Amino acid sequence: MSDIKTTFITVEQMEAATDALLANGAKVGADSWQQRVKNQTPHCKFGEEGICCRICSMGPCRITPKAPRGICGCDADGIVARNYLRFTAGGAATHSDHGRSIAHTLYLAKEGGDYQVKDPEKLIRIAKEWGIETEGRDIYDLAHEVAETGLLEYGKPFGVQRFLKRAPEARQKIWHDQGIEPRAIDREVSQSLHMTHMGCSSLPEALVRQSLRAGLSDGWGGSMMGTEMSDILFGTPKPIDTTANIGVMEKDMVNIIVHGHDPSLSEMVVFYSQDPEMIAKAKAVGAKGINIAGVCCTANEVTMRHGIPMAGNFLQQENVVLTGACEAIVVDVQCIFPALGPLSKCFHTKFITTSPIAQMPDSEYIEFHEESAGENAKKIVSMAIENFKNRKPELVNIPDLKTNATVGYSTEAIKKCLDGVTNSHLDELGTTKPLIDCVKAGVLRGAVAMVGCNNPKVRPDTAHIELMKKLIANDIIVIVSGCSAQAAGKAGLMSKEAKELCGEGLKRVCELVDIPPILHMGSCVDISRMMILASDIAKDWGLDICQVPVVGCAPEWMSEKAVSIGNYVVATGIDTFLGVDPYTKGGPEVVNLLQGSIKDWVGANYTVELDIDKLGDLMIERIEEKRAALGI
Ligand code: MSK
Repeated sequence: MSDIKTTFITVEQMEAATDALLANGAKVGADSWQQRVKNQTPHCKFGEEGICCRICSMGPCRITPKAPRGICGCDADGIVARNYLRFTAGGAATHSDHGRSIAHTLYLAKEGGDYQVKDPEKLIRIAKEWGIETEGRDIYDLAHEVAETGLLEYGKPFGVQRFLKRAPEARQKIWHDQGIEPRAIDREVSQSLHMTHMGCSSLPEALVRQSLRAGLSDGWGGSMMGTEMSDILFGTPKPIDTTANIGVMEKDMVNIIVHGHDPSLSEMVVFYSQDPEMIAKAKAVGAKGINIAGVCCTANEVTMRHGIPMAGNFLQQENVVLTGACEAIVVDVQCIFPALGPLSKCFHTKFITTSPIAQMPDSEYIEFHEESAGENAKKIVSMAIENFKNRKPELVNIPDLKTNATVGYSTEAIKKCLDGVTNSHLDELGTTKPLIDCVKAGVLRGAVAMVGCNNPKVRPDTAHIELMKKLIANDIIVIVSGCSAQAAGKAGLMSKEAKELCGEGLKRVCELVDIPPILHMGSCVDISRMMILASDIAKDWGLDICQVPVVGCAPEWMSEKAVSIGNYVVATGIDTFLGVDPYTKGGPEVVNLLQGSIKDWVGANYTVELDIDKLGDLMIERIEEKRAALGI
């Protein structure tokens, strides 16, 4: 690996690197998202405001002052709210199906198999939590029962999600009293589609309420399942050092990029890329070895468990191919640009799709099955090695940008770090009490959970990076996941040196606990970790979550999953700040609900502010309001 270029990397440096890569692409006629944004601008005003309805075939109907109702008579608010619920359902289905697939993998785990139980303590803890007998059980027998019980959460005919009991009692009561406790995960998604079918709900309040419920079925159901079962299978993350940014690609090695979300595939690809037989094969074709790096949430999954470098986030997925040094980009599900097919054809890169859920033109499809995972992964790694000889040296251009990062702060790891300092060991799982003491004393003002994607509507990564800098300078600790985490990593903000950018209080905490001020909590399903952390803080403090000085923020979000996340974060009692509008502007009543009166239901709501600096001020203001309400 080349030396670390600098401690911190600016957005301008990253943009200059991207320009150089686009110039590389221009030599071979490559298309780019930057160009496609130009082709697609200006966007459709009806779509942007959420007032286009194509749920039945009488339309499409678009709301204007002259035509204030669709053909069925639905008004703007009804249309906006239905679209909003459908957006949420798409996200909840996607995250939760990921969780389901991990549960299936756990069901197939066996002694000596491709998938094994790496965190038996967590398995036993969840089994006990769910009332499953653990005494004297074979660990795989137990794993299968836990997996099956988890899978039944998707379609059980009665009752609510099991994980809800992890929340403070006051929060559980709010969910119950508001009628938003999520039942079976599939039922919430299905009911959302039913409610939005032509001739069903058009009452904004009912549709927004179901949006919260469907979101909760994701955050406290499917996503939490994905996180917990991934930890059981692949290990609960612990702090580990890694590197980030496009300079993690290696000129003299076979570069394999893993991209997507499901660690069942990437874990296997990582494993076989470290296999001596494969490394020998790579050397035989003239490479120095095999370099694996990640993009999007797969990067988060493999970095937090193995320290695999993070090449980039959502809007950098094309950049890895544009380096001309990518032998294979291997994808599973979600956030994958179909553009990677034609782009890869301009270079020597193999674009390998693996999931029946994400099939794309111009890709090589190697269907991945848990039962034959090792074999599939070996085939993929071998294909990448074989492809090294097809590289065109004149097209190889790897920008010299690379930072250090410390990643892998699961809830368990955060508590352990804190306990290590105070030596309190009050609880075998650790406690959040030292953190609470810092907040009460004002050493830390509060916390922000920063999550979500990139979106070309925002100068890529700028909102994430500028907000993080502003928050840590104001003694607000930041926990991050998804592409927000990679923005931090690429800029150097997840390095321990970033304490130099903090206010005095946070700097002292970072020094004492030996942590970076921006804590990496994982991928987008791992926002469930943040929900557990917030719950544990509230319980240790004797409060409900909505009273704790913590807010959520998705300044560059773009996907349906992000809307589902926003709904479960707000419904959990955490005010959420967005830097991109969720297509609701055309429905004033919906805006009033989401940005106003849902606070009366769940103690939190949304703020949408496109001016990023103002968004930061508003978050700090909200944290200070919460402190004042607590008298601290
Ligand atoms: S990958 S959902 S762009 S965070 Fe999870 Fe990144 Fe957003 Fe996809």
